[in-house]
Amino acid sequence: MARIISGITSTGKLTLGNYLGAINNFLKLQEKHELLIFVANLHGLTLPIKAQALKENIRDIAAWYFAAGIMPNKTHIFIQSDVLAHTQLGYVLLCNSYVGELERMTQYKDKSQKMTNQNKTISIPTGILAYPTLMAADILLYDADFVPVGIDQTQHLELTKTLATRMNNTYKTQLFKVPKIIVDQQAQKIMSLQDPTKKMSKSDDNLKNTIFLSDNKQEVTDKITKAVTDSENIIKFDPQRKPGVSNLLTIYASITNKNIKTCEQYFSNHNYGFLKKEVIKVINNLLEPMQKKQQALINEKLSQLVEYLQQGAAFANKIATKKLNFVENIIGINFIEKEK
Ligand code: AQP
Repeated sequence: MARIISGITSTGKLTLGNYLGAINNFLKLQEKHELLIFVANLHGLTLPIKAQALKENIRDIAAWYFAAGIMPNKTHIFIQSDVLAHTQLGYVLLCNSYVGELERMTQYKDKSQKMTNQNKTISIPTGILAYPTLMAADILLYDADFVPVGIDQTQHLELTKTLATRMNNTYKTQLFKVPKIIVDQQAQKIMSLQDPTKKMSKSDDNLKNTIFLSDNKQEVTDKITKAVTDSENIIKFDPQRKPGVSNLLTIYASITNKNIKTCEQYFSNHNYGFLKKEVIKVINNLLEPMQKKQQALINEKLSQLVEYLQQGAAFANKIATKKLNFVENIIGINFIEKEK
């Protein structure tokens, strides 16, 4: 059975983008693969965050995974920092990367541009530069066959493949399996509601840009009703010329599991008001049952949630520790070989 690893960063509350770009894919994959899914809490430290907010984000993301339908008897869910090998291998990979290749990452460029302080000096946390090397460790520790990601993460995945190949060549040993990338072509990228040329992101300061999985019916209605479209009133999928309308069509198609062409036809004789009403309906139908389950896990079944996560971490630790020992032996970090 092919092994798959993926995670979501605890930088904020989960968005519809995280669900449609990542979690929805996990649900399909768990049926036929060995799936390891983690809450990327170490990546959650890359931008300044209050301790209480970070704690809540970690707990909430873990609960969303299960509430969305990821099954603890099929899939191994864990918290990244519960498996120490991630940071250890992350450092090894950092030492095998180049500053130039990390600086070329689009996500680094975007995030660092926003780091201008009030006095116009720039303080860019090193963590956002090093992020892709820790992400590479997250993947390479498990000899994953596939890594399912949203299209926005493909550049980081390419770097993971580069680092794996580089280290395999440097040490003339198959240290790491070079993973394949799976991008859900249908889900693509879910865009910001007010600026549909930008990705919908959980750390976006403008709350109107984002549908959170925790949004209630009224919040969903308000945000979708005010989502930016254009003045043509023609429902057509054309991300270049009509990014707002195309984004609404993508959301509708992803949730209903239909292809974009079918949705275009369905909406062809309707106006934007109708499109928005339909989008609101499918989002609320998706979120309501999930929210009930997520709240029940947090408020009534927290000890069960913790137990699932401990089981997931125990499973992940076995694989990760073995891999780390193997890598450390080959690169010469221990003068007495560690157990294989
Ligand atoms: N808007 C999106 N559309 C499609 N997929 C998305 N993902 C995130 N946003 C969208 C996918 O969700 C997974 C987990 O992402 P992450 O939280 O680890 O990192 P991210 O891509 O940086 O997500 P955010 O929400 O944009 O977080 P912040 O604001 O912290 O940067 C990935 O598979 C990602 O592709």
